[in-house]
Amino acid sequence: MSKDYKQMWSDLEINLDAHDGLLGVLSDAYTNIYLSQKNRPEGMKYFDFVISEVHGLRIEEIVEAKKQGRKVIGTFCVYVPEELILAVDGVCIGLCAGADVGTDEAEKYIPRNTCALIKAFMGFKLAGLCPYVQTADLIVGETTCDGKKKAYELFDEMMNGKVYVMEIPNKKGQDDKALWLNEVQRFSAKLEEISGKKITPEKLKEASKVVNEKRKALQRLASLRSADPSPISGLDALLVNQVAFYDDPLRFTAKVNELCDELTERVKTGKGVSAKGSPRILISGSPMAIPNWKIHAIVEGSGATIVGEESCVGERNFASLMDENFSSLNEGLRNIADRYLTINCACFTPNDERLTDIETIAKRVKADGILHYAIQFCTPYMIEATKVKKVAEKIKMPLLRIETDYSMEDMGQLKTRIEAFLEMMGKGARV
Ligand code: BJ8
Repeated sequence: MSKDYKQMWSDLEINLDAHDGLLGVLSDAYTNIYLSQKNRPEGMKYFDFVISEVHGLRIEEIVEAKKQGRKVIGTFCVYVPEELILAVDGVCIGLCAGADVGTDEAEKYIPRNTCALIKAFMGFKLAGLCPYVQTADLIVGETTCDGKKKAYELFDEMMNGKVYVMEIPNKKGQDDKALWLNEVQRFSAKLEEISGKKITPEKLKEASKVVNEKRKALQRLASLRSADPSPISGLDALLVNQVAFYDDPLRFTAKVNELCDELTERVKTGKGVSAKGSPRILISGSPMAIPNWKIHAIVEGSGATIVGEESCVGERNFASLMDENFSSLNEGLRNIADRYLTINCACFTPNDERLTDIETIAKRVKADGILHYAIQFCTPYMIEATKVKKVAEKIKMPLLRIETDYSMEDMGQLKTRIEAFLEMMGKGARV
């Protein structure tokens, strides 16, 4: 880190000793997994820097924004409309935690057989290790899976009443759309209340443009990965998608576009991170919140390249844009509601659009195989994997189903299964 942030962390009531340990582990993991990669694009230096300052400079910026009266809104799901948060000049932070942290503490409140993502967001809070949570003025939960919606009740107590829950319908019929539009309106009123600022059509347009530009940059990155060889590793692309949730959106978009300019040149000259014809894998399933790099590290360490993520830390976050053509606030809110309902999360029933998405993405990125990833005990994705298998059979693509948590205990077993899967595909190895 560029300087000593101890005072800032202490003001945020971070457990300093445990936090030092966490940063040490994170830094070692990053060095081993990321910095050891060969042939990385120069443009990844910015993202390396962001990670090195993940609890430093960015938190300092957020603390500064708070001093200027801006509100910090933490979210756990890509269904929470970022446009509305920006329209009240708020700072939007994706809080989903991807590390095995505070698990013992969390298990005092929730059953052991709860998904790792829920355990982690509670664990980070209970262990006093997340400065993002500590800066939040409001934490927005949602009624997606059962585990999350019940955990938010407990989390609200830990956060002294700062948790606000949006109701996300489980279906996408006309009544559900009306319910969701009402929720979007209710959320915009809540944001106006806590920020003391009015959402005007102009403000909403400005915010929509910012978020759409971010999505377009991520779409550009995704499409460049269709090249053979891919100009960027799956690990690096995953990192960019993870950083999308907490970096300043304007700066982030500019940096992703810079990276994409470099990748475009690489594609023109046929420069990639692997040999042409190396196995190409599409990941599909539960989100991989930072610093969950486990599957990507194993797959790419075994000679394949990950060329796409049908995931909320991936395609589901940026695939559709919001229609910026509206002339009244009501129309703008309707466009937001419509745009967000295009996200095909397994919490919906039925969710056949996700199956179509998987088929489309697999073809677009020229995948040789699909790895379906479900966080252990994530029932919606674990069960929906059966339908994904049928899609894979239909398009004659090999599929490997993996269910795992954040621990490193099953690394050896996963490596063996993934290597066997790649071998079965009978493709060459990475340079
Ligand atoms: S839109 S995927 S970000 S809910 S992994 S907590 S589903 S048991 S995260 Fe998600 Fe929104 Fe859906 Fe996307 Fe539950 Fe599964 Fe855990 Fe999950």
